[in-house]
Amino acid sequence: MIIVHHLAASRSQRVLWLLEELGVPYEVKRYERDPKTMLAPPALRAIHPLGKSPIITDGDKTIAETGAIVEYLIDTYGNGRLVPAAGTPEKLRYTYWLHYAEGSAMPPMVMKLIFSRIPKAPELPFFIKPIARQLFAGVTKSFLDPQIKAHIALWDAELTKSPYFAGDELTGADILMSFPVEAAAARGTLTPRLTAYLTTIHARPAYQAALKTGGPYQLLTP
Ligand SMILES: N[C@@H](CCC(=O)N[C@@H](CS)C(=O)NCC(=O)O)C(=O)O
Repeated sequence: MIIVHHLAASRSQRVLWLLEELGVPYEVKRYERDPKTMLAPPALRAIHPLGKSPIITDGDKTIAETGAIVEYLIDTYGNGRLVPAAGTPEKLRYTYWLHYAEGSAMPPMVMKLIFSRIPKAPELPFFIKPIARQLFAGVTKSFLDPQIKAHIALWDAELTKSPYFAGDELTGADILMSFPVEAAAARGTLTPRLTAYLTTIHARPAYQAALKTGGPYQLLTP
């Protein structure tokens, strides 16, 4: 039985969605975030040294990193589903978006989230807080926001070519990309095309079933 080590309201939700799409039985082990730091509990480090979610175990295998988990599950249980045929242009798009989601799209969004929390940190002396706030505002305006805007424009442009990130059908690339698109939606920065895309994927029965097994899914925002 596959066990998904699932951190509440996190990237891990995508793995539950994929397993529902594949119809593979799984068990969810749910971990709650520390209410102050929002970090994962130490118990996750017993499963994988970094202690970040998602992690799955499948028999004697332990697999971390969403992209690696998605590739493993589709290769092992997909029977050709959710991946374009080898050697096609769609397969290349699939590979690109599968790696891009965590490799390029998420870093500026995570950076913005972390920077936004620094000025509010209780351990920061009160006289530093205005400086920290100014620093955050400066970095956000000159660097992070333009980067995030360029990423969102790239996603939007891709969806003018086809309804999904790697062609006419839903693939693992959409499952990876759902999280950056949802994170941008939670920050209110989506285009109408991306909003319509989210509505389409959210309406899938497998997505809805995964929400039931994963529990409340409210993303952190800056
Ligand atoms: N690139 C990794 C990121 C893993 C990651 O940062 N997971 C977050 C969940 S959204 C986490 O575990 N955060 C809690 C922590 O860092 O303690 C992946 O996609 O698996």
